[in-house]
Amino acid sequence: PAERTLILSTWDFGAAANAAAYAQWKKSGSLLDAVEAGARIPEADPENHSVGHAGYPDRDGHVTLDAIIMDDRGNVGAVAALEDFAHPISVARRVMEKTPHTFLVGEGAHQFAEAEGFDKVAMPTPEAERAWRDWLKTARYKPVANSENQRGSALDHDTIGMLFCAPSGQLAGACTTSGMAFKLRGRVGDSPQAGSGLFVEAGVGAATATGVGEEVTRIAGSARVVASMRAGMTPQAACREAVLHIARLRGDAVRDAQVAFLAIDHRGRIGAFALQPGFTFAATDPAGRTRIQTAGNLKN
Ligand code: SD4
Repeated sequence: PAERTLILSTWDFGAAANAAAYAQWKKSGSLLDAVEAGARIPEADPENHSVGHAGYPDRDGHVTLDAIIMDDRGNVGAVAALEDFAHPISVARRVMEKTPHTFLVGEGAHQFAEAEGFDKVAMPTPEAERAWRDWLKTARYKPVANSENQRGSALDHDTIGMLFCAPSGQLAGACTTSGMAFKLRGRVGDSPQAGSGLFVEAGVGAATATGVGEEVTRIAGSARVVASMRAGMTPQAACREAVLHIARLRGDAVRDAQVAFLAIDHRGRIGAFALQPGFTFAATDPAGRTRIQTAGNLKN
């Protein structure tokens, strides 16, 4: 059989997340369990300043978290602008399993998480608060490409997007982020929006996005990548097409911005493409071996 990928996730920190997802999949056989366990790793990482509790706050000093989980049977749950809770991905899953809804935000999401007994954690962390106070001195807002891989950058913005394709062809995905550092209060990016930050479709494939969320949301990026695969493109061609579309649509506005897509089809073939150089991802095969790879990009 052709070489296939089992788990695909954004950035080099995706390797640790893939390992947790793989271990959980071996244990329970559930793809949702696997992607949830994977996403919880960066959410808990005190060094990660744009996923989970150590994420940088918004402009007003509040850490607000966004997450989504989805499978290929029409199950989806998401939260946005959630404060005080350590694991938004788990709250998103609970929204999916325990409510008739797909998406809870802000205060309502908070109430729900509280009623469900999820763990709270103090945010921002002292380090994130320091970065925010530092940022307040100039209060300039300009996202930097690939800050994900330069820990400590004042404008860190990483997201973990994870895609899982079982050997049977069954699919699931998860995406979790603290969004853009020092964003306007109430800002929600692409990550928790089904079709933008993540999309999964049975018999076709799954896609996720990272980078400047507004640019992804404008084109419903992940849904577009999946639609291209449905129409017969390879995952690589589909990711490239979405990036090209953004570049053409937005021109100068995205000259320095990073946007990247990852995709996997139901046969376990993968694709990755970005506007700028520097987008890395972690791919794990069915034997549990992980490789960090670098995506193609529009600049070279
Ligand atoms: C957002 N897409 O909130 C996220 C941030 C991100 O790498 O992915 N950064 O816009």
